[in-house]
Amino acid sequence: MSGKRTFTMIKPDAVESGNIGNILQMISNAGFSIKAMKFTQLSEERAKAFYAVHAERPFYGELVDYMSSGPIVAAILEKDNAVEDFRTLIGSTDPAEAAEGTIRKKYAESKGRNAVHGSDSDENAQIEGEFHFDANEVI
Ligand code: IDP
Ligand code: MG
Repeated sequence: MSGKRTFTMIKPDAVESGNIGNILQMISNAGFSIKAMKFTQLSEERAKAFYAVHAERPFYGELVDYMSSGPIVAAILEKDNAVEDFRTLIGSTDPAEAAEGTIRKKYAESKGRNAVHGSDSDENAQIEGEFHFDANEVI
């Protein structure tokens, strides 16, 4: 049974390009409601920890530098089938391969600077939400 919550970040490139509002509008239009949200910035250490699963990948250093380079918006979202439906809304990792009308197709700059994060499983949605929010910050 799939869960009702997922975790997202609007990444530094999309914040810098002024697209927080546009992306939140797309998220809302797709039927997600916001259960927690904050404007924040990851330290290098926090970015390393968040993406520890990718530590052996060749792009890890670049990813950590980018994700700690500027402010982000972190949020917990709710909808039926949240994880899968949100991955559909954001599109493929590489915007060149992302479907028309997806957030990454519209707003991502590149495979690395790709505008948004979306959890890939219910288990990771829980872990990632807890990484960014204390229980009393979640509705
Ligand atoms: P996802 O965000 O679509 O789940 P993952 O494979 O989990 O993609 O990769 C995590 C993040 O690492 C991506 O969103 C992107 O920012 C970055 N990334 C992935 N592949 C590359 C790459 O080949 N070059 C640079 N950055 C990458
Ligand atoms: Mg991923």
